[in-house]
Amino acid sequence: MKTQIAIIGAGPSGLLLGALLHKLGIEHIILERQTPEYVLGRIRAGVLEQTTVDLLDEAGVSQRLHREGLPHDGYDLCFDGRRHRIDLQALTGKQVTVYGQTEVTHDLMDARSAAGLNTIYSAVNVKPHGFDGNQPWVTYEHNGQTHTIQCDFIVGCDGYHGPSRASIPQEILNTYEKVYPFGWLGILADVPPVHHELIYANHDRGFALCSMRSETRVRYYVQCSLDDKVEDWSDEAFWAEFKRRLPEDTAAKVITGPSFEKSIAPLRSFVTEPMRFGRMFLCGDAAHIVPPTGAKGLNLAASDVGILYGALAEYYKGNSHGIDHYSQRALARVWKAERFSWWFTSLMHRFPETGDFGRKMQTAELDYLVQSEAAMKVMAENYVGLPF
Ligand code: RFL
Ligand code: PHB
Repeated sequence: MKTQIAIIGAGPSGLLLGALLHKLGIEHIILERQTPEYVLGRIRAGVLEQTTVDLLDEAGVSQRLHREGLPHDGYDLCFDGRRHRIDLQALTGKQVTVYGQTEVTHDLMDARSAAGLNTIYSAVNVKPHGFDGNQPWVTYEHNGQTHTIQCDFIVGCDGYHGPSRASIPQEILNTYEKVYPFGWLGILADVPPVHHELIYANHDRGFALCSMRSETRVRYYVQCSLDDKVEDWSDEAFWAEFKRRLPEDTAAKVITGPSFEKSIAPLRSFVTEPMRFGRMFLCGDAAHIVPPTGAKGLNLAASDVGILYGALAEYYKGNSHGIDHYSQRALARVWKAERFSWWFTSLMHRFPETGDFGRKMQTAELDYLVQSEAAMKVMAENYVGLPF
């Protein structure tokens, strides 16, 4: 088989890149290890920056998003039993859209099927080769047979554990990592949200987040220990802990109900440099991970794709400036989002090792933040997403 771009991974970055390349008339194939049902079953991000929505518009897959997505003009920060609104609209003139990663993926998959585009699901042993030369290729097994795809470029959209980054010789990779000493326990439940905007809560017992997927479905989180097992958290235990971490009047308004999804995610900051190796590019979680505080993971994946697809469009018109600068441009944005996610995580979570002094520093910073227009503006600018 032959194509222009071989994409490894059908998560949001691979599917979005495919949709945008299709608009440009650039041929591509996507190889995915899992089934479509498995990909859709992963519950992840929930907040889209305007630049992500713009890319979904450009890809022609945003009709449902505009119908069902919830535009949010702000969010609340809670600490010391108090709640303060960060008014994104007033501070930046921008908003964010609450629309789940599952829905984005669903819309991209539907558009792909409708356009008859080639996605090979349940592909086994996918491997990129020859990307240090001029004619790279990808091998994979499907239904017991080995196949080869020859291509101009390979794009690794295969997440943190995928084969793309793993096939790059270790000596040319620079990686930077921070692992946090806690996780997030998240639930989905079909009950109305406690508030029409998100609430990020800093509490002595640990962080809590009130998010949502719609006006009738909540996504709530509590900071938990890395030793916790999801089976040991009953719904009752979750609701009790969640409410304890909110101010009393907010907790009193929480409507509880049975959860239908419950999972624990570890928190990590991670960056690989560079994001291009010869004729292979890395996009999204294959190159970087952020802790979820601030909802940057999916949005960073989208901005990588936005930069790369523009560069590939230029390349096929005879100009390789864009692909030569892809890594540098993408990393400039990645590091700023890494910084914001690390800062917001550090500000909101309980770090047992920093003790009472650490708690006092967090409260002082939050107190300063909500009284300073300049500080709130810095936070809001980063939350709505930096330009690229
Ligand atoms: P993905 O979504 O991980 O997709 C990678 C795809 O590659 C496939 N793959 C392979 N395909 C072929 N051969 C192989 N050998 C392969 N190995 C892997 C995988 O099956 C998969 O389909 O990466 P992508 O597309 O870069 O998208 C990134 C986002 O998914 C990610 O940044 C966010 O979901 C991160 N994230 C969150 N981001 C937010 O903005 N807000 C959140 O609330 C949020 N919650 C989360 C998250 C990530 C989580 N992970 C990674 C465990 C919660 C969790 C639990
Ligand atoms: C979510 O809805 O899953 C979500 C929202 C905001 C975050 C992280 C996760 O900062």
